[in-house]
Amino acid sequence: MKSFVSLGAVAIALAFATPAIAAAPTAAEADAFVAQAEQELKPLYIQAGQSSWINNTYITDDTDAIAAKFDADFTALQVRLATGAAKYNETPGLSFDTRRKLDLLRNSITLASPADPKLGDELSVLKARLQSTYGKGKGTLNGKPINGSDIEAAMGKDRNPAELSEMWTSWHQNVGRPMRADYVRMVEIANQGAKELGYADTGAMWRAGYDMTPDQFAALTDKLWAEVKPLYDQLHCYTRAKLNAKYGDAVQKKTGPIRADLLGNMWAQEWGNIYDLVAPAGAGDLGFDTGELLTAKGYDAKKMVEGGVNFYSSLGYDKPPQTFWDRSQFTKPADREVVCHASAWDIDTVDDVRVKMCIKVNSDDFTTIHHELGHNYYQRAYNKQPYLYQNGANDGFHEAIGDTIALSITPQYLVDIGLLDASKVPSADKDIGLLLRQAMDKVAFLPFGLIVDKWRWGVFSGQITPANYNKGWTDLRLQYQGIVPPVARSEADFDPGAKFHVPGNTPYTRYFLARLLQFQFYEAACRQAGWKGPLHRCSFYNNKAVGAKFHEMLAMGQSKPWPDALQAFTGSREMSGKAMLNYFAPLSAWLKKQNAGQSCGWQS
Ligand code: X8Z
Ligand code: ZN
Repeated sequence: MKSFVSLGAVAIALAFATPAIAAAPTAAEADAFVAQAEQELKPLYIQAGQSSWINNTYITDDTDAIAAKFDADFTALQVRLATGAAKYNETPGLSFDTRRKLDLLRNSITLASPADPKLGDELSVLKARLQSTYGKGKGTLNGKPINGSDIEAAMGKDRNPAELSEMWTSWHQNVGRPMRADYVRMVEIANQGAKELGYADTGAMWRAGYDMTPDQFAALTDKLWAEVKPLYDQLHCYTRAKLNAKYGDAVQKKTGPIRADLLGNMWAQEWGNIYDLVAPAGAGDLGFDTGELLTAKGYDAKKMVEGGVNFYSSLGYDKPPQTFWDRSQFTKPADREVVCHASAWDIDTVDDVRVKMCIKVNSDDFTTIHHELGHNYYQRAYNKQPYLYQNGANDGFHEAIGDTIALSITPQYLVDIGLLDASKVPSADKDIGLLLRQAMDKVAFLPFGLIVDKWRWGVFSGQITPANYNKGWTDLRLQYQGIVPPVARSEADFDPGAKFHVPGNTPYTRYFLARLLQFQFYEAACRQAGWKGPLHRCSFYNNKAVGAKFHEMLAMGQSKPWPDALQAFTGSREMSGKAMLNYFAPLSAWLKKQNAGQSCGWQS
């Protein structure tokens, strides 16, 4: 496989070896090419963003077509420039920035269109249709249609196994299944595009964006997973026992995998919604529920966003411009189809940042608001960088910023902002409960964060063929998460399509990285703040010094390899699970005690 990193040394060696290289383009030509590329990309990026925004917030056949058209134009330009960039692979004497930007031109495309414009157009139409199919998707509850954001919330609250199974099954049937043929075709075209750019396949292209080779990156994710897997296994074992106690053997056996629809989330990716079922006896009642506090204080969607903004302001960050408030979508419009899955946008590469959500007044969405705002603050922090550097140090950083802030939503912070009465702050004997509540979201997510792309990497490489799409998915869910679907599956199903990021073509390993990185950032922030208590009680709300140092890392954007950015804030150059394990250390010891005598694990 071709490596796109450190080509400089190879180029110099070749320059000495073969006189023909003298005809290779010069470093000055490379500088000019990169400058021209940045100029050309920006207006088409803006057009594609505007049309995609309209499509996402008003799904019709027409907006699908318009979004597809501008996406095709932008992607064609990206591919033309990526191809052009390869011509400078052997140019000696490139500056650091030009070398880096040439690499970024090659590896920042999600789905590359082939040179044949007909295929490029077809690819963009497929992409728009897949995403809109997801946006319009509905499941059923008691036979009645229920939309995506409502079914997500209902899966969190419902404790009736028959209803949970109905919601899970109908969603996978109505949303995933119809996408299969489009997805197969999309993979074919996108792989052709990736190969034309010199990559083995689209998955290898995705793995090329981490300042190391694709193979090194795959190995790094496996290494990180091995670090945290023992903690996941403990949580799985403990949760399974509690579900068995609640539902009985007929619904959830004492051994083996967990039934996927019982975990409080459509994809069994975060389990915090069933905290009430797993809370430690006696000490489990935390005495408050963030969603209830928000409701009691009369919060609506906008006020929740203002609450999030207030945190960032307390770190010393500029408030979002008025256009943020005017142009964002906070709630689901009643009169049209939209993509409800939360996202953050940077329309003009300067100040026109927005979030798009269908906010409900609950704890999940309060956290998600902080997550999305993290993207917007990152975008504004790096808006003085040149176009090609306007991105996260790697995509895991982009996903980790807002989550780092959200880790600071401690009970004491809720008191500070007037949501919780000071007398209600849980005492130290509730620490295990607080940690368990957090682990149900943070730790439970880890294997899911890994398998979405393990599946796609397999699909793109051809290791998982269309004849095995669903089996490949179900097998990974069993192997890594230890979960099984509530009903039998077949190859008529396309369960991966029932998860937003698959039809949305958003690479997913970023969220796995972010789960670990956010604890590294948080631990560093709390150290900088001089926090002395248990780590999970630390909030760096109002800490301008921490805010300023964090901002320095954000402002770097993608201008340096990510280890430099990580070092700037944490002092370390390695992504690692250690900070997360540190945070959960007391819980880990406690879980081991609870699980003593159980036969943990499952056969896959
Ligand atoms: O998709 C998201 C964000 C938008 S970037 C809401 N997340 C992943 C998901 O929902 O599956 C955040 C956590 C993981
Ligand atoms: Zn995000």
